[in-house]
Amino acid sequence: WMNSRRGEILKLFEQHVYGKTPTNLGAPKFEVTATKMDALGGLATRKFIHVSLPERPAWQGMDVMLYLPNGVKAAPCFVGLSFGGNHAVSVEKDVPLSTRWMRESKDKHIVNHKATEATRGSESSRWPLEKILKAGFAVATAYYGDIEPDHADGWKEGLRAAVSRAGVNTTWRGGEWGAIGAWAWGLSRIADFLQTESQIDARHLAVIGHSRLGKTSLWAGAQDERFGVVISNNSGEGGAALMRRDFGETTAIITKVFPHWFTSQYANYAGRAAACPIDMHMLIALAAPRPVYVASAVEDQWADPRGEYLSLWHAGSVYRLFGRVGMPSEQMPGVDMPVQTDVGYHIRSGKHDVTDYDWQQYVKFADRHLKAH
Ligand code: GTR
Repeated sequence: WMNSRRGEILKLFEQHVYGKTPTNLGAPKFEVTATKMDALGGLATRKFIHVSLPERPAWQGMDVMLYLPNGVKAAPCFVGLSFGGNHAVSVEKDVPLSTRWMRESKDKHIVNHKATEATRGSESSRWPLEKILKAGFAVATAYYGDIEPDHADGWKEGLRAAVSRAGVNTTWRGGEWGAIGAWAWGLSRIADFLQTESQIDARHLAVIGHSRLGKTSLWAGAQDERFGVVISNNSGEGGAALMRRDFGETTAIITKVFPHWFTSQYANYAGRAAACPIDMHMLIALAAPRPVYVASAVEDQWADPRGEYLSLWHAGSVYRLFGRVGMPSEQMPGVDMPVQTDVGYHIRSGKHDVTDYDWQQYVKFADRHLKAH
């Protein structure tokens, strides 16, 4: 598996779904721009790190926010991107407001695609920082829009254009990476920085993401073996959900509405998923034997909970090659009844979101798989 098949499948995902991640972008540069030892009332040390590519100066770079639990010598770390920026993840007033392009929101707190003060903490319910830090974990996060703004033309302003030879027309050429590929690349650069941070146990990183960023964490975890635990929260189509089940969002719908997320080839499977040589259980299997956690929500039928579960179930045959245990049954566990073996799954009551309940399971899973050894 490790010597031949895994590499073949990785290539198939590059070719058919996400595109190939360039490896010639040069070494990233990391500058710690601020450190606060008594963040969150003394619970944590908070750092900001600006990540840039000196050989590719057209990319404006990414600002990582890192919370380290005070009193923990070498902390395992959750790594994930946000939808709203660092100032939306944290409620702390001195976190700089992102000045980058933001998606408009119903609450009208994004004006002309720019964040306003009213968006501070708007994503904090999805990032229960204090609970995670109190459990002894660090958190490293960055805004996905720093890597590439999430709209059809975002590639023109983001990393993909900045690193392309022509600077234009990079997106739709066969084999080239989509936005998910670019975001996943960003997660790996955060992992690069964490290798240099003495308060982090860099052998113990968990990559996490919700929804489109859950697709991203699966792809990052598939490519980058430094992520010792891989977590997909409600990732749905193009993530954990099997393509061959036409339920909820389909390949046809996602490639029409979000063509920029994928490599161009993926759209050729609209309405003909069976023609694609791979399906999403193989994406999960790329992480094996590293533990993967897939989570669904009852009211998130758009993401096809059963399709998400079946991917994890079918990946079990690869875990078995390593003497590991996948899901115990093809039947899904009951609502709010998490199952944790060498992989994890739950279907939570409620809607498409990341909640404290989800994090409770992830912390337990990471405790077991990252802290024990
Ligand atoms: C939906 C999309 C899903 C999921 C979600 C999200 O509109 O259809 O695939 O990614 O967005 O990211 O919130």
